[in-house]
Amino acid sequence: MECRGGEPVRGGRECTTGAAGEPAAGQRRARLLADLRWGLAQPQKSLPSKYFYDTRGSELFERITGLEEYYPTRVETELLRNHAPTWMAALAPATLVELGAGAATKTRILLDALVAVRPSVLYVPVDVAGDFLREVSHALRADYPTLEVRPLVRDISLPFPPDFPLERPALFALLGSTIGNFDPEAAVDLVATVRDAMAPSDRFLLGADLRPGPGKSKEALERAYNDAEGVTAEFNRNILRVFNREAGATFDLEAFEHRAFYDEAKGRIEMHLVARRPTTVEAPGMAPVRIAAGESIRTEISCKYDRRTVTEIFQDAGLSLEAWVEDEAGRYALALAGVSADGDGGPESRS
Ligand code: AVJ
Repeated sequence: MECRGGEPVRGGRECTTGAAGEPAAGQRRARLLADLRWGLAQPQKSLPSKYFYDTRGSELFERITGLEEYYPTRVETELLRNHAPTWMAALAPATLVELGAGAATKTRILLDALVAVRPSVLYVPVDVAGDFLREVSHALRADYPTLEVRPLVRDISLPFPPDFPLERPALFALLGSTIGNFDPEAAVDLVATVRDAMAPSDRFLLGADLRPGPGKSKEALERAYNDAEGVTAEFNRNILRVFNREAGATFDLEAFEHRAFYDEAKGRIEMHLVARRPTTVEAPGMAPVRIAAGESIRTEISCKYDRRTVTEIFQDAGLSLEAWVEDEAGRYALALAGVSADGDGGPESRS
């Protein structure tokens, strides 16, 4: 069972793929419908957050990363600028695999540091947003002529390796606090999947948004998900557009409002779409689903971590923490890990 957004998501894995490794269109539609039916049948209705990222959703997310309130991107960029050159010089990776590649601003910091020590490298961006990924790959090829770019259009939680060899050492990067979309248990599965593809000389680089603390209030954290301009609200509602367009659903976007809050007990931000009034959604092959006024659909979890929880996740996934850096305010951290020497938590010890 695939775990995403903290909830098991119904359905098996995609097997038939198109030219760029994408599931065939009909298959994606079937998957969307299955996820919709399953999510709307749960006591707490939910939709998998990976469906935010069509072209429009990816663009909205890019706008979020530029917002004053949304500090994670800025802080991560700063940390990468400060530490990537040292790490790249020490590791000199021949391959950079980036999971959840996005618009690749942070990628450029990594690539700049990388090509400075090793001009000819393989870059493998992995992301579900196919069109976006192709655009980004095209731009990177133009800007880094010595770089070989092989984009992989797929869910980052699917197993590695890709169907081509990776030159070692490889650096696997999961940045942008993408790990937040996975609850700790699912995060272990994700990291372990990557670990299974890692050679002893490889490293894993993780960017994680941190829990509130002395230099970071719960309010500042919540503001990052409730921006004044309403870009996050638009991003949130975009998931309904995706289901309407790609699965033939009939969500009334006007009937839902954005809500995001920090759940202290769970250590995570939750994003919901709350029905302003009773509304009904229909979709092919699904009995109409009535949503009461005030009822919500959870669209995303964004788990917040700390050094202890990250160390545990690495351990359980068969990795060991080698470096940890965070900003002065303790808002965001980068963690670097290698494969555990004793193999503890490796593929054999997981059930
Ligand atoms: C892409 C999962 C890191 O959780 O902060 C931003 C997505 N959602 N604003 C996050 C997001 C709302 C983002 N991640």
